[in-house]
Amino acid sequence: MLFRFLTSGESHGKGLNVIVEGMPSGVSVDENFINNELKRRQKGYGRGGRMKIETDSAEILSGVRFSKTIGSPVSLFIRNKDFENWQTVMSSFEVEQTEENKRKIEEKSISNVRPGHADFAGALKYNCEDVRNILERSSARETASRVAVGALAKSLLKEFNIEGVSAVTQIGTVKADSSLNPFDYKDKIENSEFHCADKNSETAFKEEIDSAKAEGDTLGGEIEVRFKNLPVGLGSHVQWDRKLDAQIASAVMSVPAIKSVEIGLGKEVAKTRGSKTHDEVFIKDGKIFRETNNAGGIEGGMTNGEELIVRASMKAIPTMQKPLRSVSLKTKEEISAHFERSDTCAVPACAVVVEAMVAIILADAMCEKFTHDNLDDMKDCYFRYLERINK
Ligand code: EPS
Repeated sequence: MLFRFLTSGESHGKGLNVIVEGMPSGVSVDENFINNELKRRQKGYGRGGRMKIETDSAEILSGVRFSKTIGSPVSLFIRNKDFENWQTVMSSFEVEQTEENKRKIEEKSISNVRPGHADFAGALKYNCEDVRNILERSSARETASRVAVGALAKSLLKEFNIEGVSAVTQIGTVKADSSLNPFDYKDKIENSEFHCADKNSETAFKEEIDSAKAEGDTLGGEIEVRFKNLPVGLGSHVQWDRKLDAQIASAVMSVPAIKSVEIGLGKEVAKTRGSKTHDEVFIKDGKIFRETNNAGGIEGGMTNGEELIVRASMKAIPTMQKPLRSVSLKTKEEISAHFERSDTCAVPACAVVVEAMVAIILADAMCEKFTHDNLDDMKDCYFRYLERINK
């Protein structure tokens, strides 16, 4: 990857760090835009107590001067307000062995693994007596960093008029009207507690979440992400790891709790005949166009100029108020899984994270196709290319 990033930070540690490399110089960076993206991730009906504590904002530590990128790595820091309550438990160094400190640490140490989370495999693999060492990093809190990187990626894409949107299309068993194009409902989605285009499904979404919460249960759902104004030819057919759909699937699958990724018609392709699957190509007044978009904007691992359509399924959160049966790794006895606090449903937040991950892959593909040292050269390259392919 040319546009790449690494994150660090524990859920109840001092904060989250990100280093983003490969951002061309000369791109405008607006702190308010980044912070608004972070705010979008914090919203949604069914979130838990943590979101009441945090008001995420990113401090830019490097790579930006006078509101423009300078080509060096951009580093960001998102402070965890909750760290205040965890200073002893999450201390980087040994703490004084007072009775109070010992009690605090003991209270927060965990040996009973949550089915569905990283706890079990993580504790064995990393040789941790306290499962908290795994929980802290595998927490979905890490996704705040990705949304900050996504905001940088979007700032670059904006320079090329490339625009994205995300929407929740299902929560639990309740499905929204999937025929609505989220681009036509952008404001509605942003103002919806469910991050959803279909107003009619909101009452049923609310009931579904309320009933799960009342039963100490959790919910997953489905998300749709679209991007438009993409040039033809991002990605490549020539090598497996350069196929854009493969890169998108990998990036989206890396989001915590995502269990399936689809592009365009997705798994419906299995039962659909070729004549109804492939998007016929027409030409009028010298302009090439399609009347359908079952491919979801990607053919042969490359963008074909149509809207990119990605769908992802999120599993129900494994941190449950009514815990599942599990085992203590310490005593080797059967015991309920760990619960501290959790969201009942984080599908709206997850939509914002998936949108960010797709933006990052697209920014990388733009850097690869059109060079990425500085925005002026990139734009020169881009417009010359458009002229050649006559689009
Ligand atoms: C989250 C932060 C976490 C959880 C949630 C999402 O904070 P805390 O553990 O302090 O409540 O609210 O993560 C999970 C439930 C999980 O299982 O990972 C966030 O910032 O999105």
